Amino acid sequence: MTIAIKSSFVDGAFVDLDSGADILENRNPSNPGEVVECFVRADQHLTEQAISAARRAQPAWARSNPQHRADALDFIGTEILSRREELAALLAREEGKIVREALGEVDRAGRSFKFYAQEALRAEGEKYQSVRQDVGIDVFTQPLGVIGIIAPWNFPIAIPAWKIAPALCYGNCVVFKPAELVPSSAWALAEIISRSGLPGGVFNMLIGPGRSVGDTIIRSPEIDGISFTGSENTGRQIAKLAADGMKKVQLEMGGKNPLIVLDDADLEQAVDVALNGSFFSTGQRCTASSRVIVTEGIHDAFVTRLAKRTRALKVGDALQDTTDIGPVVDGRQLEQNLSYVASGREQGAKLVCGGERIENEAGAYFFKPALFTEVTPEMRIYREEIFGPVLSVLKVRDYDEAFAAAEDTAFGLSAGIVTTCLRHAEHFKRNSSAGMVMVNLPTAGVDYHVPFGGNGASSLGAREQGTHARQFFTRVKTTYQLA
Ligand code: UN1
Repeated sequence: MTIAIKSSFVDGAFVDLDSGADILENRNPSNPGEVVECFVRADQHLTEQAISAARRAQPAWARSNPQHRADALDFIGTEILSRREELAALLAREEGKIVREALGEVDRAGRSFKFYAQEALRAEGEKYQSVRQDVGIDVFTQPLGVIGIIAPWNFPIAIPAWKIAPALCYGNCVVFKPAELVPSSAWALAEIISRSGLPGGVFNMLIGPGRSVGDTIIRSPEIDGISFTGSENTGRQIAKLAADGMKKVQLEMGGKNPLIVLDDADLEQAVDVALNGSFFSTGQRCTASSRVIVTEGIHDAFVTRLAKRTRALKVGDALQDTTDIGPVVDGRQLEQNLSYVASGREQGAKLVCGGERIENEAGAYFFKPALFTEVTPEMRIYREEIFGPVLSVLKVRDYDEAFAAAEDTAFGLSAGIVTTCLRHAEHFKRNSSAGMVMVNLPTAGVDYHVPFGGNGASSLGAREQGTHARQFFTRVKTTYQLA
């Protein structure tokens, strides 16, 4: 079977394939021998062309009719939703997310576009009376300009969607770089966008490595803002370079999200919430709960029940209906999970179940979800983001101790509590330092129409999603006029 080679989208067209170019093979983590699709890698030169095209298109797009933007965004959302099965299967093949979850992700992507289709028509502004006689003041927003969007591999279509849709909605041009592990969903999205009626140059997509494509975007003086989701290290580098270049940034980085389980919790609910938040999507969510902080009265019953349910999870091919947990995304991430499991054992935690690779002929990156107890707060498995299905349980005396433990982290993305006590739930919602707090719900799994983001080392810049996204994607203009 010959495999089609696909390419980047620049200045309104997919780039011609020249022979001898650097080829990226997109492989299926459930079956690494299977090449999903091949792509020609973009380089620095092509990235510069895409940025220039976006720059040229920007002034007219900033002034474009909001109905034009609304129609384009609605077209994109409608097509994503109408092709949900096909796009979810593609996503599952390239990333390893199970089809059920992939369908949810595709729906979220489609609905984000539809949300911003409506939002494009909600031009807003404020009027003030001046402190000077006969002077009127208008305050309104204008597009930020050309936005560099750098997306991670763990949500191959939803994260690009929730960055690209508001960028276009508010009149910005886009230079989008998907993660090299998941180019197929990005390409499918770009192909839909290419038929949505946007002028050439408004949207560009570059499939290629961070060190050339990403670096060129980050350093370019023609880029006005960068919206990035990925690792804390890369986020810090972007923040430094953006400061030099006076660029606006929106960074979504790591998490080490706590889930508190109190004695008064409904046991089955607590186990459901922990299982979902920690292990679903193979634990590869920055919102995953990787620390469960459990008060001593419920601790043993909770651990026993959670271990039983964890052992029963079926790890396997992402495309099979019976699978609960798909593969780890690649060999490097699998090694990282295994090394954290080794570290947990060396530092004295008790591995109750899982934590090992499931050997198989295809070489799939199947990894059994790991549950650690007898964890102490200094352990690396408790402090560092693992980005895999590895859960640490910390035993504490009461709510006050649980709250202090939850707060003991440099991160602050999401946090959860399972309790039937209104007072503790309310206290936690108000006082947690996390950007998102969940009561009797998993720390992961968010809506598409409300702010998303965290504090501390997790996030920098204005929130993503919903109407709050406007704060990043626009700049404020204040005008004064003498009557
Ligand atoms: C979710 O939990 O539904 O990279 C979304 C991530 C986040 C998205 C999580 N930015 O995992």
